[in-house]
Parts: sequence; C-alpha cells; structure tokens
Amino acid sequence: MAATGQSPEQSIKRLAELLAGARRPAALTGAGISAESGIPTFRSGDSGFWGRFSPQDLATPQAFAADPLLVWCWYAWRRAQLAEVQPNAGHKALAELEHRPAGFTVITQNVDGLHQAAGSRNVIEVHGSITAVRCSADCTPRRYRLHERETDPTAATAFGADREVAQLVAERGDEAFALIREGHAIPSGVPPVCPSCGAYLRPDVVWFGEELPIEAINRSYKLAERADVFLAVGTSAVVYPAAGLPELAGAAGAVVVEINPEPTPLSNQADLSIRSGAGSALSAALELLDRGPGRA
Ligand code: BJW
Ligand code: ZN
Repeated sequence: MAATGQSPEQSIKRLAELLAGARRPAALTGAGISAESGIPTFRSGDSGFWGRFSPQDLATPQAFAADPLLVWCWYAWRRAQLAEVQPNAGHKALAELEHRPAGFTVITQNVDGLHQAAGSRNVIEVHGSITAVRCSADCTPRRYRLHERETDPTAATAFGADREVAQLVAERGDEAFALIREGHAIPSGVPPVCPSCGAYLRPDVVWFGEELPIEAINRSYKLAERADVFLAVGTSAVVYPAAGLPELAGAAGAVVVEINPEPTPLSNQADLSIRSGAGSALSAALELLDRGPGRA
C-alpha cells in the first residue's frame, strides 16, 4: 500500500534510507525520466506523442506494412530530435547509483539511449533502441547501428535521410507528415533496404502486438523477482508486460517506490509514491545518501 500523508521531503528521505540499505536495487524507467531532457512522453495529453499522432498509424507492424515510408520518417524525425538533447539529473543520478556497493540495474522502456549517455552500464532495453535498425523480413539477426555511419554504408544512407526528414519537419511542422503520406517531399533512399534481401529496414524497437526481446524481458523478470528495492520512474505503467514488473517485484518482497508527478495504476500498489519530477527526486535522494547515516 502507498504511504500516505508524507511530505515530499519525508518521502525523499525515506527513498534515501531505502537505497542506503538496499542490496539488490533496480529500476524500471519510462518516458517521464527523459521528459526533463525535452523529449515528449507518449501519454501527456496534447503534448505527448499519442496526443499528436495515432499509435495505430506509427507503432504497429501493420502500420509499417501499410506505410513504411511514413513510419520510417517518424522515427527519423525522433532520432534527429534526440541528437539535440542531453541526459538530465534523473539519468545521471541512476548512473551514479551503479557505483555504490550494491550496484544498480536500469530496466528501461525508453529507446532513446539517454541512460547509457549518462554513464549507466547496466541497462536493459525492453522496447529496443531507436538508433538500431534491422531487416523487416527478419532475413538476418544483424542489427545496424546508425551511429556507425562512417563505416557502414547502409547506416550512412539512413543518416542522410534522417537529416532530410528532420529539416522537412522543422520547416513544415506536422504538415510534413501529410506531405510524406501523399507521396511528396520524399527523401531519396528512404526507407533504406536490407543489404542481404532487399526488404525495407525498420527501427529495432518493439511495436504494439510484438514480442519483447526474450533475453531482455527474461532478465528483467529475474531482476524484479530478486530486487529488494524496486523503483518505477516516469512510467504511466499501462503498457504490458513491462508495466507488470513493479507488481512482480512487490509480490516477491521488494519495497516498490514510484516517482511520478501524476498518479498511475501502480500508485495504489506502491509502498511509496513520490509526486515529483524524476530529476529533482532522484538527485535529492542521492545527495542525502551521500551525507551518510544519521545525517539525512
Ligand atoms: C514524469 C515526468 C517527470 C512526466 N518525471 N515522471 C495486458 C492487458 C492489456 C493489454 C496488453 C496486456 N499485455 C499486452 C498487452 C498489449 C500491449 C499493451 O500493453 N497495451 C496497453 C496499452 C493496453 N502490449 C504489447 O503489445 C507489447 N507486446 C506484447 O504484449 O506482446 C505479446 C506477444 C506475445 C506473443 C506474440 C506476439 C506478441 C508491446 C508493447 C510495445 C510498446 N511500444 C511503445 C513504442 C516503442 C517504440 C517507440 O518509442 O516508438 O513503447 S508504445 C510506448 O509506450 C513506448 C513506451 O516504452 C511505452 C510505455 O510508455 P511510458 O514510458 O510509460 O510513457 P508514458 O508517456 O505512457 O508515461 C510517461 C509518464 O511519465 C506519465 O505517467 C507522466 O506523468 C510521467 N512524467 N514528466 C517523472 N519529469
Ligand atoms: Zn533482409
């Protein structure tokens, strides 16, 4: 049950105490942790991605089959947005926790790579990575990393196209997607094709109705079952199976802490709900942790 009646200061002090005593801490993160870096979340009314665009049109295998160009361009635009942003205090605090004796693992639903950019090494990406692409016909397990553009000709094509799409969206706004859908303003070589079989390449992310990478989700289940303190940071906790991880951790004995300015379906089950942005809550808890026992 969620702790009630605690001030934000008391909640953060309690989080610092929990982290100080934790032996197997872990976190599930969602789009909210990257919001303070300037990346829109999915479900925040009109400003979230799903307030502006339909997930059925952009984040399902059926959408890619129906309009690969549109879906490719949407991801190209998001990759270009990402090139402009930096990890924030929340990502940095979780990366810092990895250096404590108990270590720390981040299970992230985010595809943006900002945990790794902040220095986290133990990161499990359960919904894939936006900078990786793969054959949409699954002819090979090979993944192409777009940042390898200098050495990989496929990635170089994709990178050039990303810039063209980003420029188009910067100039025409959401109207750019209408133009693309109608067959106008299509950057050349988009979507790029698989060098082995000629099918389109697709982003290596998990769309609705697709299985999560088996190794990543199995490792996440194990971590949740073994955790003694489990944080759920910046997630609406509605997309399964990832949303089931905090519940699993709690059922297996972990203290579950939610950090989110808004209530979610997890709030009633969490032991502690901190109604605050991830950056301020995590950095304040880390500061208390660094002061040591009794001085928090
Ligand atoms: C802040 C903040 C600040 C703001 N600080 N916080 C059980 C019941 C019902 C349905 C299902 C079920 N099990 C499975 C399903 C179906 C479906 C699903 O869950 N649907 C529900 C939506 C109803 N799940 C799937 O389809 C999954 N696959 C699957 O189950 O496969 C089974 C299968 C088996 C065998 C064969 C085949 C299949 C796949 C789900 C894939 C989700 N993909 C996306 C897109 C990824 C690529 C991309 O980025 O484009 O993943 S959708 C989107 O949602 C993205 C996210 O990772 C995911 C979760 O969103 P997240 O991170 O929680 O973000 P938001 O925006 O929802 O929330 C942000 C939160 O931050 C808010 O609460 C804010 O308040 C908060 N916040 N500022 C802290 N500063
Ligand atoms: Zn192929």
